[in-house]
Formats: sequence, structure tokens, C-alpha cells
Amino acid sequence: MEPDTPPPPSEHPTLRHRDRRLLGAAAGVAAALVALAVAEAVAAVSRTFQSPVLDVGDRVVDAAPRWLKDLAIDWFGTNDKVALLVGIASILTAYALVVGVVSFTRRLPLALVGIALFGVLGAFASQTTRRQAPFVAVLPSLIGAVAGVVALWGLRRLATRPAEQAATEPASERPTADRPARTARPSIADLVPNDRRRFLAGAAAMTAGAFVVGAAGREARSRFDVGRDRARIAVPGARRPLSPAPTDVAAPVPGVVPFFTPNDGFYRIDTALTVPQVAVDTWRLSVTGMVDDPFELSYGELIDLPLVESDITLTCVSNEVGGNLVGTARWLGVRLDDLLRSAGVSSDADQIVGRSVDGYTCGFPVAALDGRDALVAIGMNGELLPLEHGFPARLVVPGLYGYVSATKWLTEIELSTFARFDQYWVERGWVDDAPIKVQSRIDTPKGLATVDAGTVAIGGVAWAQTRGIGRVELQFDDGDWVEATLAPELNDVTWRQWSHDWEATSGRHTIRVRATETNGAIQTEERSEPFPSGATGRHQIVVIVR
Ligand SMILES: Nc1nc2c(c(=O)[nH]1)N[C@H]1C(S)=C(S)[C@@H](COP(=O)(O)O)O[C@H]1N2
Ligand SMILES: [Mo]
Repeated sequence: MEPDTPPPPSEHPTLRHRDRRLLGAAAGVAAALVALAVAEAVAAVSRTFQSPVLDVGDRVVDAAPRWLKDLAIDWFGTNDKVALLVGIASILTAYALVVGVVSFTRRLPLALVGIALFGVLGAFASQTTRRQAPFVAVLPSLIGAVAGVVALWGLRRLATRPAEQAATEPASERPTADRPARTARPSIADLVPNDRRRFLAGAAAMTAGAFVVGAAGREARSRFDVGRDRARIAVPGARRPLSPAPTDVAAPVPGVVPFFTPNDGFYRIDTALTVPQVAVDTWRLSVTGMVDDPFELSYGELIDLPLVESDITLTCVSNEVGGNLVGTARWLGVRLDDLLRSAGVSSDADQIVGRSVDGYTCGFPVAALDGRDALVAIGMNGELLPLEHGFPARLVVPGLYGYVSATKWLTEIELSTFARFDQYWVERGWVDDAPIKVQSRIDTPKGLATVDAGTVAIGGVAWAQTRGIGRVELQFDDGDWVEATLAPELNDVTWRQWSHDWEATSGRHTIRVRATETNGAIQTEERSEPFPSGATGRHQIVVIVR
């Protein structure tokens, strides 16, 4: 056959079904990327906007049942947020593939409705997140969806022979009695190889453009990052500074955690997918609710109040026996009782609610303000609060699990009652009064470690904030409990470190630890899950001595 001969009409190279599906899938993904990129770019326009992906992610976090959250933490640990975003990306991709295939094999309008629906979902998420977003927050989703619709429609056009071309077709293609006229509307069946090249070029250009625009949007949004603001603010001094802690509060055994947990190693637990960026110039802390004189403070006014320092061990209720969702810091802040005294708390109020800029809430008894150093903290271990730990201000209440007390990115303290208001985790079944339970942990040796026979240094931490640790004991295999050596107590709201020299004989040994509070209460051996009020049970490890 001569190369230039056009194919006979009967072999006109229409697109086979499989190819349509492939091109449709590619078009779907390209259009989805365009939609997401445009949404990111729009989200970069204003601080009040948010990436729709993150909005949807926040919704998923809030709506996920507890077993799913537990599973996510089990599988992914503190990477659970990354896992969630990867999950959302996978679902988005699958959805885009389906929409694309539908647009190339079935009805284009159906596919366009599919994209529009996705925009509506994003808009819905933006309106129902905890941080009461203004109505304009729907714009990134909606404009992104429009861009996606246009992109998919355009790609379909590129893959389809324009209708006018039908008129200029060779006579052999004109309708005859036995070959009915094609519909005037361009049909996917008309795709010719030349168009396929244009289609692929279009899809590739859209994909590349989406990455550029999306990355530029993310980059532009970073101008709202407050890390630089924070770096410019000097750490204010305390009216009541603490002297440096004595060094002997740390157990003299390598392998035990440092007494003060470094900020960058401090556990982080929150429901925020991205760290809230709170600009100090517009931030306000208000004291509201059942008080005589509600008031509001700017950041400057807050840090000008008398500041105190206090060493406090913070603990997460989700900490498993032996876990590390616990850390100690020297906090700098305003005493909450001082702050509330100036507002005049109603005698009917029994709950102090802390509200975060991201809508998170905690709540704890007014009765917890019994003289302990409950703080509106602005500093941590000699620095301003790190962004992850609640910059510009957070609550820290000694003796209560973080979820009821330690609101980060704090913006409102509301006096209320337990009857009237359930905070974030109480709505999800956790208890509303959550004192920290006594716990102890073996830090060294590590479980399943192999050690040499002879003297083995064992060490760890124990905590019972507000009651204090009076004794720590160890049990080797099924022997008698032996007392470990306690490092001096710094105060009764920090953990206490302990150590013990063990004469290890070869073989496989189980080591258990238990703590006793200064009031005589012994840590129970009864195992219970963190839900709904904190784990109980004793930490034990197995070591191999050779
Ligand atoms: N805004 C906000 N504050 C929050 C949380 C949260 O999800 N959002 N989590 C709480 C929980 S469950 C704990 S244990 C502590 C953890 O504080 P950290 O991340 O600084 O260690 O913060 C508390 N404050
Ligand atoms: Mo927590």
C-alpha cells in the first residue's frame, strides 16, 4: 500500500474502547490536578482560605470513629496525618480515573457533574470544619471545580474531531443510504491519530501547569507562616524565674530520657492536619462566659502581665503503658487563677473551657485551680512556644491529661458548666474529668535487649502529677519486689526518675516496674486501655542476659 493513501472508509481509525478508557483516565487525572492546583492557588489569596484537601482531611479526622483513629495510630503512629493525606490522594485519584473514563466512554455531562460534586464536597468541608470559616471559604473548592470542568471539557474537545470537520470530509464519508449521517455533535468515535497527539500534548501541558500552579500556590501561602514572626519576638522574662533544676533530678543512668524533654523531641498530639499559623498582631485571648467582667488581651498585653516559670510534666491520655506520649518542660506563662480573678468567676461556673483558633476545645473543673501552677503558657524550655506546641499561647494544667486541659493555639477561655458544654473529646466518649493516673516506665534496657551478665543499670521514669511519686519497685521474673533508687523530687507535678543496679544472671528475664504515690496508692496491675480515662497496668520488658 502506498504510504499516502487514506485508509478506506471501512477502516477509518476510530478509537477502540480500550484506548478510550486509557485516554479518558489520563484526562480525568489531568483535570483533577488542574482543579486541585487552581484551588491551591485560590487558597493562597487569603489567610482565611484553606486548601480543600486539608479541609476535607480535617472533616475526616473529626468524623472518623474511634476504632479507625486507633487503627490509624496503631498502623502509622505519629505518621497518621501523612497516612490520611496519602489516603485522600488515593481516593481522589480513583475518583478522577472513573470520572475521566466516564467522560470518554459515556456521557461528558455526567462526568462534569461528577467533578462539580467534588467541588461541592470540598465547599461543604470548608463550611463545616471546627474553625467556623466564613462563607467565602467555599471559593477555593468551587473555583477549583470550575477549572476542573473546563479542563475535562477541553481535553474531550482535543480528543474529538470538531463537528465542522464532518462537513469537509471526503465524499466517500458523506452519508449515504446505507451509511447514516453521523450526529452533528462530535463523537469520541471520531478520534483520529492526529488528534490523539494533540490530546496527549494538552493533557501533558495541563498536568505540568497544574504542578507549577499548585506549587506556586503552596509557596505563596507560606507568606502566612508565622515562624518568622515568632523568631523576631524576644522571650520575655519571668517575674518569678526559677533557678536551674539540680542536675541530680536525672537518673545517673545512660538510656533514661532527659529530665527536661527538648522541644523538638516533645511528643505532639493534636487534631490539626497542618500546624495553625496564628499571627500575633491580630490574635486575641478573650475571657468569656460566666464571669463578671469579660475581657480581651492582645499578645503584647498578655506577655506584659506578671509571668511565672513552672516545671510540669504533660501527659497524653492516649499514652499506652510504657509509651512516650509524656514529656517535661519548664513552662513560662501567666497564672490562670490570676487571670480569672480579674474577670470574677461566677460561683455557678464549674468548667473552664479552652478554645483553640482551629475550633478544638478542652474543658476541666474550676476546682482544679486549687493553687497549682495552671498556666496560660507562652514559653517552653526557654523559648517562645514552638508552633507545634501552640504558639502564641496554650493552657497547661498540672495533673490533668492534655485533652481536657492543654488547649494549644488558645484564643478563648470560657467559664461554663459541665452540664452545659461537652468539649471535643468528651463528645467522642472520653471522660470529662481526667486526672493523670500513676504510671512508671522502664527506659533502659530496652525490651528484648541482650545484655551481659553482671551488673546491669536499669532506669526510667514514674509520674503521678499533683500526688508525687513516693516509691518505685522492680520485680525480676516472679521474685519479690525490690526498691529502686529514686532521684530527688523536683516538684510533685513532674515525673521522677529512678535507677537500680541489677545483678543479672544469664538467661531470659522479665522485669516489671510499679510506682507508689506519696499518699501510699500503688499503681494497679489491672490492665486497661487508654479509652476512656487513661491506661492502667504495669510496664514490663523481657531481656536476654548472656
Ligand atoms: N488546639 C488543640 N490543642 C490541643 C490538642 C488538639 O488536638 N488541638 N490536643 C490536646 C492533647 S490530646 C494533648 S495530649 C496535648 C498535647 O500537647 P503537645 O502536642 O504540646 O505535647 O495538647 C492538647 N491540646
Ligand atoms: Mo492527648
